[in-house]
Amino acid sequence: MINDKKIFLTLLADMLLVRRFEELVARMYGLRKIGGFCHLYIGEEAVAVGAISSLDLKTDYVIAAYRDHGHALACGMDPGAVMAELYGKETGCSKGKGGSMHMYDAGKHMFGGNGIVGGQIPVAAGLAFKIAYREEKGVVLCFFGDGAIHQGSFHESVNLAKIYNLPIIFICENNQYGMGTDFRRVSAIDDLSAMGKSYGIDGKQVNGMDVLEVYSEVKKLSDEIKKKPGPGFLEIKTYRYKGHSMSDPAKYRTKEELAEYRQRDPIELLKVRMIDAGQLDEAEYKKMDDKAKKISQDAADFAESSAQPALDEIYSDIFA
Ligand SMILES: Cc1ncc(C[n+]2csc(CCOP(=O)(O)OP(=O)(O)O)c2C)c(N)n1
Ligand SMILES: [Mg+2]
Repeated sequence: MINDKKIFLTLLADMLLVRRFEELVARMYGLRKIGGFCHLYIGEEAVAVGAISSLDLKTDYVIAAYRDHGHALACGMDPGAVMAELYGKETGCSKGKGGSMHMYDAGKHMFGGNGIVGGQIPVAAGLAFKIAYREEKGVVLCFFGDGAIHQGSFHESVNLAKIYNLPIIFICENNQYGMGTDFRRVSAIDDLSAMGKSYGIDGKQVNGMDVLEVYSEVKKLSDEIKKKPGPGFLEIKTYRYKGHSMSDPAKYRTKEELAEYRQRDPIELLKVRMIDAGQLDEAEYKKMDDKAKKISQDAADFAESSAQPALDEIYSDIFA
């Protein structure tokens, strides 16, 4: 496991930003500043932040599903452009036409934001094929959910990744639910890390509430893949505190279950660990928290003051 205060502080600041940003998103959704589908990542921050912080985004790539605000921010996307996208404004990263599910920034190597369950997995294999074909150094992190793992697109992509030895890490973010369905009800096996086995890919389970474990495991695997290209597989166990989307009251789970996960909150865990090690005090933590709140509020102010996309832009950047 890593033991580097500088990295710890970055991980804590990045998780705090995702948390405070999304709390503000939830409030702005309530005020109808944001509309349409919106899936919050609150509780799952350690997965995107831990995994993506361990990469070198000059050469590596990220691709995610629709629960993508955390991945976008962890890739260093401008919070203003992310919030403006949520508001449907022309200054948004997808010019206000994509919304919550389509955070995208090719310059930051963040390839979405994809609304079709499992749709991003073959695209990720294509990105990894590009890296291999051009003999580049990078690795692709492909995030998808416990619901997506049973899609044909997953199975076809892992098979291709193995036969071409593509530099890709398949990351199943197992937050225990696909919409309102417990993953155990729709999966023939409970240990999803075994899902790559029949394609010759060993997998590992990682505690997704512990950002240091996520960081270390992804870093180890990506370093290995950069030396010897080939696919890797991680099942990162996590939990979403909120409903599937803004319209879901999450009645399919118990209060006790939610409370149990909140006890293992990823931000609290790292904070306490750092305080115990004398690497942080409450005042410093509050300063970091205030900064995350300010960045989020500035992003909302930017979105608010931005213009709606012009009507004559309606057909531009649309694939037809
Ligand atoms: C191909 C397809 N089928 C169904 C849906 C509807 N749908 C949206 S989210 C979702 C659940 C996916 O769950 P999971 O992959 O575990 O991701 P999570 O929402 O938990 O992050 C479903 C079935 C969709 N968007 N695309
Ligand atoms: Mg899920």
